[in-house]
Amino acid sequence: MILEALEREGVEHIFGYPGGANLPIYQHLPEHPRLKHILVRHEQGAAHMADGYARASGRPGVVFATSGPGALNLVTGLCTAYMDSVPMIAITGQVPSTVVGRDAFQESDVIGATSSVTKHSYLVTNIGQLPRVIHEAFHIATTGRPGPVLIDVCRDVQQANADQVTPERLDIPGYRLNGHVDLDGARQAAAALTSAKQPVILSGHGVILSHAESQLQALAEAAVTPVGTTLLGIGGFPVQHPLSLHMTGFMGTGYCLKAVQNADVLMMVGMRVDDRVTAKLAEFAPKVKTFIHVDIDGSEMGKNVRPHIELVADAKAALSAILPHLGEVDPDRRQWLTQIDRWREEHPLRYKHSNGQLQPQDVLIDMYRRANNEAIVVADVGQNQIWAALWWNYDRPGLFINSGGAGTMGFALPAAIGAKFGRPDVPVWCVAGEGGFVMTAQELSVAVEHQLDVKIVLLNNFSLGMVRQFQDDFYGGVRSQVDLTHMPDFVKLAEAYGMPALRVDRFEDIAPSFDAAQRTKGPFLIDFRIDPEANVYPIVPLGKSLNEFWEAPDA
Ligand SMILES: Cc1ncc(C[n+]2csc(CCOP(=O)(O)OP(=O)(O)O)c2C)c(N)n1
Repeated sequence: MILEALEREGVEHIFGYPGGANLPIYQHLPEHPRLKHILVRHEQGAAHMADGYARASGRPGVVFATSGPGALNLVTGLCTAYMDSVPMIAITGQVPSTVVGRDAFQESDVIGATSSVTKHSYLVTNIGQLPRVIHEAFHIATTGRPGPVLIDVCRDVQQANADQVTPERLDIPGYRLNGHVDLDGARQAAAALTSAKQPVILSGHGVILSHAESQLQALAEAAVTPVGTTLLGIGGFPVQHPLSLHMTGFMGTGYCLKAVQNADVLMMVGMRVDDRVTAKLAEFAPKVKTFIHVDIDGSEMGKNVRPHIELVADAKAALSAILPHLGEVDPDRRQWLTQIDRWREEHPLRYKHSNGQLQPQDVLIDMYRRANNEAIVVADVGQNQIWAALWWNYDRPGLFINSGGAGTMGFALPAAIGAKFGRPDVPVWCVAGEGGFVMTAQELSVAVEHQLDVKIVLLNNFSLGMVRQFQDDFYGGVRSQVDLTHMPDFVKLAEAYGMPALRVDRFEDIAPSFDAAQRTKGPFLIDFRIDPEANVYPIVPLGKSLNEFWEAPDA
């Protein structure tokens, strides 16, 4: 029933790992050749693969794991997907219903352990529940604000016999989708944007999830309003558009932060407005008279910033509803754009490249030139993530994948593998620091086994770079437990897994190494030994307001 239900839902790939409590499912898996099962090397890898698959393909990712340690190994991956609103179905085996609560072998309270990192979860103790539960789970995971749903299935249920019943009409009390937009709110938002002197739009992951990028661009142009994106919103608005402010937040561009801090109307679309976006909340956007918040999840309204105009709706529907009500914008708007241009000139993105060391930005600029807004780039967490976010002019959504909300080190390699399964037609690049990379490096086997064309760009700075930078800048310069000089030889490590690899420590070798990677079919790793002192700029010191960002020292 489980496997047939997955087929009915259109599932093609399952990322999983067998064990005592889900063996009945695995016994029948070979009878379903349409379901391609990817055997991971650690369940965390399965969760991140399903996550990368979902983000790249737009279809929910599916994970299998056994009870106890197997299911608990999914927790970080579920949390990563939950924080970033990624649709995922995790089907875990549970001990037989007759021994639940009796400390059976490999029993753990998986529902309890995962309830705060799933959108919903089910414990299935009776086979009669199965078809309905699976059908509901896909509905809940993929609608409204998407997220992971866990189905914990007792082993005796997996072994029971029952007639397959086609799921009845969905009837989920308490789960109602909001398909409409409050027209009054839309009119008020349009009026506020029209009459504003210094408006700004911030756009988040919700814009990408609802495919609202053309509506956003149309609205920004009609309202003559500049747009910044969150880290997860990158690609929702073209970076080279004259109204683009690039990325906002505590590592955003200086000109975006200046615009936010001087705005009189701020419209925030499809985003949570979390602390990474606001920095010091009490001093966030202090001149704003009208906050407008558009989000599909009503519980986001006022969670961090209380909006004057709330639109609880899908971003595309809300932006489409606002657009026709925009009037002639205030003539002073030109002055606002001129001021922003001045900030653009005063606070450009820049980096130091005169010390003879390999700079991460030089590596990424070459990689991105090759990716050319066609390839998917999956970044890990740390300095590598922010460099990868800032140093490319993304012109469309869906090409930059990273763990924004949870900031999960070890995400990139398995997520890149999942992304490649989801979009086999598109080149996939994986950017990671060496610290995060070794957290899930065992999944190199999966890339090699399936000869996946994933190119791994290791930005190796011999330390937990982002933490080292924080310690240098905000914790009295005490470098404590960040040294990673004792690490494997990454070229040998890749080769041990059967993957070709190169090491690069000079600028001149960047292009030839990428040429070699691109000439090679299948996976390839390049260990770029970068400047260990390279830092991320701009950055807002911890506890400070967005105004107080630090910039790169002179080049
Ligand atoms: C699982 C996990 N543990 C700890 C952290 C805290 N953390 C954030 S960035 C970072 C350093 C990352 O180092 P590395 O992977 O080498 O990347 P770099 O910053 O050097 O690019 C750490 C430890 C985290 N985000 N995730």
